[in-house]
Amino acid sequence: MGRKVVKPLFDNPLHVGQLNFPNWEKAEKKFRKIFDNKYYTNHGPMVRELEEKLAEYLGVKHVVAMTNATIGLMIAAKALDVKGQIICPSFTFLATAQSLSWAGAKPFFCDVEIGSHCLDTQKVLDVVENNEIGGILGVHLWGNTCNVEELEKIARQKNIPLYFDAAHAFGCTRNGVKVGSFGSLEVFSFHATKILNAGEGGCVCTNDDFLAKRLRNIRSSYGAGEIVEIPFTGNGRMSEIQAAMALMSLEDIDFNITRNKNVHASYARYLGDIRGLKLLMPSSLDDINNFQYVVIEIDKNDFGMSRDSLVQCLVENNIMAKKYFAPPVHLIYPFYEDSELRTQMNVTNVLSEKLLQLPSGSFVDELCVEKICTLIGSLSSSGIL
Ligand code: T4K
Repeated sequence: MGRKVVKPLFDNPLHVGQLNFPNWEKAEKKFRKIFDNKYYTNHGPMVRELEEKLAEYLGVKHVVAMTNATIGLMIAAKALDVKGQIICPSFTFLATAQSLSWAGAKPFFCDVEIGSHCLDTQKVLDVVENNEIGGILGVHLWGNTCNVEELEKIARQKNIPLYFDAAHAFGCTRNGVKVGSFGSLEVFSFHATKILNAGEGGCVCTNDDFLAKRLRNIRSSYGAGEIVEIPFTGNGRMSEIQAAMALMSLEDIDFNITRNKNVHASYARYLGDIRGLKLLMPSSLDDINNFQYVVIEIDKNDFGMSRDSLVQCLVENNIMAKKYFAPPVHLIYPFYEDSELRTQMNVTNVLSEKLLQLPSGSFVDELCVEKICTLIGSLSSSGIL
């Protein structure tokens, strides 16, 4: 049963995603520089400046800018030459697993932990002990980090590559160390919905000199830097326009993380007492989280409404809540056909039925949060299941 909304709560849609825009005067100057440089793409001056600045910010030796994180993950898998069955979570964006298929490998889906929503290392250990495994691809979800130390131990023991999809974790830390230098390499997304925004964009980071050369050769069809042997080339080049956006966004990063943190705190305050609803908090309070996503968990019985009905009511009010990640990747074609290539997915299945994301980013202020939460509170005991 749906409810009829006469006038939505918000006149314009409020989205999940950062959608940060730089200051216009600054942008005009930056883009004029592209005209002055007369250079559009292929490892141009702005991409080189971005790579240097990112390396310094992240504390990693090599940053290879990419056209987006999906391409970055595909090129990363080829640069690492991963083969066979690769452990990855199913509770992630489809691109994580499909990058493996593109590279000719197969995802072996492993369940995630209840607290962080990242790979469950006990289950990873069980999988590597009982299966032929060629590597591990972890995902730092919602700015929480994987249990890097345990995963590194497992990867070392089995002599297999370990790398990370860090699309959600730009600016985040683990035990005080910035995400970017864990495992063999890490891949960031600079999509418009992310905290660092190039419109579309991403990068691969590594401390390994040879791997960096392979990444550059695949990314640019050999066109950038020393030539090394690679299985085939691709085009993951970042344009100067993307780099200009990313450079401006990097200047705003501290401001945007602080704004997100305050918005998250407002959500915590206004959602506080609603029964059957839990706001996901960072799994480590000692580390930096970018609060890129506002994630809540709905218990249908206690809240009095299912997650899906709540999303519908919110969307009718121009609150464009999302259901990341439903269905989980192991239940999407063609992966559901390979039922032996997965662990029990108890946590993943529950999360994909209970979680939703609320609007965040540059268009959401305290007043929006108050209105959204008041609406959610009024729906909580409405009896619509
Ligand atoms: N790994 C993980 C764990 C990921 O989450 C992602 C992507 C990747 C890898 C791959 O990264 P990229 O290849 O994208 O760099 C979004 C994003 O497109 C995607 O980047 C993100 N994760 C995923 C979780 O969500 P959609 O299709 O749900 O949302 P999208 O892009 O349509 O944006 C949401 C809404 O925001 C739109 O309906 C309208 C609004 N919007 C969006 C843009 C881009 C605007 O108003 N203006 C805009 O410019 O995928």
